[in-house]
Amino acid sequence: MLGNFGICELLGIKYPIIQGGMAWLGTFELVSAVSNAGGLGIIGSGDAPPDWLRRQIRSTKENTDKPFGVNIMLMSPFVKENLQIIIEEQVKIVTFGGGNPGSYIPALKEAGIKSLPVVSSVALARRLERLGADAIIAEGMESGGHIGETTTMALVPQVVQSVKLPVIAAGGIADGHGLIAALALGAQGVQMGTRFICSQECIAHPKFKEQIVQATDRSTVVTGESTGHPVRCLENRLTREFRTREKAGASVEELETFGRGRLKLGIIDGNIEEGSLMAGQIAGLIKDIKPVKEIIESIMAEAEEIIDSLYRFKIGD
Ligand code: TUI
Repeated sequence: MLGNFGICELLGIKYPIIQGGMAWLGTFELVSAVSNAGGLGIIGSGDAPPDWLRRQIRSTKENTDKPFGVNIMLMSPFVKENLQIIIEEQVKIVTFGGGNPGSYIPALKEAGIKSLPVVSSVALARRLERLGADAIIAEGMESGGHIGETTTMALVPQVVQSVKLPVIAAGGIADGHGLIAALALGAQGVQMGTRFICSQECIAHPKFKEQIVQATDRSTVVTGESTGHPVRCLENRLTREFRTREKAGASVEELETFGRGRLKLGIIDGNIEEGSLMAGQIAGLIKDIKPVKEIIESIMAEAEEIIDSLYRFKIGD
């Protein structure tokens, strides 16, 4: 049996698998399924208002007695109000994405809440360690959604070398091979988003799930590099049009207006050509839609087999 993951003790979970805090998709259905299966479910608050977040937290509590967290997306207009809800509802774990959460960490610490920032650089990981973060999620540019510039393979060991905190690897991970690779790079666990979209419990539109199942290694593209907010999505009519406008020198305002509302349109409403289908490069590895419990248990079983098989590389045993 695999065991002794430090991160599991820190977070009160059985397996070192965290669900990415995906806007629109990190709802109580997925979150409670991940937590009930021994991982850490994360409510994706995105730019949702406080009353939505409070309802999601309460519904999650009704569906699991295991630990879960909330992701705060730092570009949201409701960051402060949503952090207040988290404190009031006594959520124990917060992950942060899309910015520098340094100024919010002390108040959460005061309230006994653990802060896990998602970073795409060593510099930000170091700064957030000094400001009191409890673990670092190092996210490579293989990820879906808003990304940095460094790959998981290069970022994770450099973050591990630079901080004393436990590190969780994210970006490009969807199976037992990815988990073992992350551990070999010095991480103590993984965060996965795209794999969990293709679960039965995730409320994503069936057409979006099917697009991931049909994806290959080259199905995603990055748009928004000219706006300073690079975003990885499955390629479709929207990404092609966005790129054409970027190449033609469209202003940041024009591109932001053009992109508004597209995420829900794609992933919830199922408009797979006009909507934004945020997904990671590992989409091409995902071939089925199955229950969260099966996803997590098959990853752990595969990881265990891989560890055993790696012994064949040792000489003299
Ligand atoms: O946050 C994410 N992924 C996201 S957020 C998101 S919502 C969105 N919707 C439409 C357009 C754009 C975004 C979709 N996907 N991942 C965590 C993450 N954070 N990755 C990278 C970062 C990051 C980037 C820049 C963290 C900090 C940062 O700069 C901090 C600084 O130094 O100011």
